[in-house]
Amino acid sequence: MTRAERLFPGGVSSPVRAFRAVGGTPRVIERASGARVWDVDGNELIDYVGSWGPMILGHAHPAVVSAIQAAAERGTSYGAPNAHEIELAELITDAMPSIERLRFVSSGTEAAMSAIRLARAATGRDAIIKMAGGYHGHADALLVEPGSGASGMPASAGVTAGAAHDTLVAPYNDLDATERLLAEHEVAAVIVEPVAANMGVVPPLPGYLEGLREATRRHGVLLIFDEVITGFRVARGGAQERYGVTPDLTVLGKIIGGGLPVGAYGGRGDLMRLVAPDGPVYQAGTLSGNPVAMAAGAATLRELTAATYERLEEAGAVLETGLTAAAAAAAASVQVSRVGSLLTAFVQDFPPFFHTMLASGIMLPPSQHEAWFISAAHGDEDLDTTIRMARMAFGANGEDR
Ligand code: KE4
Repeated sequence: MTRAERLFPGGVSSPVRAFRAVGGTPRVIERASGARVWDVDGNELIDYVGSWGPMILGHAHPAVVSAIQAAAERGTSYGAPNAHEIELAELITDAMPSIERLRFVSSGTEAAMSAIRLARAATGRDAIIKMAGGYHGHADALLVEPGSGASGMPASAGVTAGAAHDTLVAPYNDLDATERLLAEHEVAAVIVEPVAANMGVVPPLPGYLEGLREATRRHGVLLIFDEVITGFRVARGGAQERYGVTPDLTVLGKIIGGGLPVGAYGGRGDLMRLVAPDGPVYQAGTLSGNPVAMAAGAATLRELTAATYERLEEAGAVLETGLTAAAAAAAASVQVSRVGSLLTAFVQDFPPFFHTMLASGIMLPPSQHEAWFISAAHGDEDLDTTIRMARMAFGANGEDR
């Protein structure tokens, strides 16, 4: 890590990887396969970071690797329309009918930023509402009371008052607070993680998403679901399928790229017609629709069958039940929150728990504000080992109090 620290801020390419929330030195990962990663010292770890969501099939899935190889042999980037982007877009629109048309970009940040620009153009209004602790990437207007690695910040340094001026914030799961902001302001859009997963996993209260849909419609405000994490994760059709609430625009990333850099935004055809070159909303990208990334995403989505989702749901339930029982056995106060294969164990003292698990061969996301990502490659034995190690770690956590 010393070479990395000389080269990069915090020695990392993204802040949350730096272990600042848990202390210690991040492991440098050398390779990954299935549910496991290996660090440069040869330690094998059962992985629940999963590249923060994309690796829903597990690492280096053969179908994904061969799709990347085949695509790369035909050239790594054309800067032109290509068959792979069409195929991936058809897989996405087939799974999420609310997305009539879409545009690919290279990250969730770009996708969320572009969706906000489109909503402002479509409504002629400036204000947006986001939820405190919601994370939608690092575009200025969205780095206000963000979650994930920026949790706890009112905004990031460098985000000017002007850039943050039109961003209103409401508590997640508080419909009245959003209703009040909608009544008091001319709002272009509400952007929400339908399942909050950047403050730890926090499911929507019954009726919350439906309430947001009704209130935004009543005020002529667009509803944007940020499904960068939940898209193809909590159901093939994302949270909008799982909860039966249809947004006007959807933001995607992570899984749709199969581990390569991809984001997308899309939704109602009348809105997407405003995007250049058809309309006045400019948005562009050198590597948007990159054929290798598109091929990785399409190969991933093709493997996500009904049986895969049944397995993901079952694995999530086994882990939730096991962790809850382990905490009870250790008389540790732990709250496990789960939606499908997204899970967070809220632990009284997270850093020691994290390090005890890491020393036991379990790589958890290095922050209490993040979700554990279970993949289809996590077998029963992996889950049992995780539960057994957590039982020890909870016990140790208890003794430390
Ligand atoms: P990216 O720009 O990192 O591809 O996507 C931003 C984003 C947008 N929306 C949601 C709901 C997200 O969770 C994210 C990114 N997630 C974080 C982890 N919670 C990525 C990890 C990191 O920042 O290194």
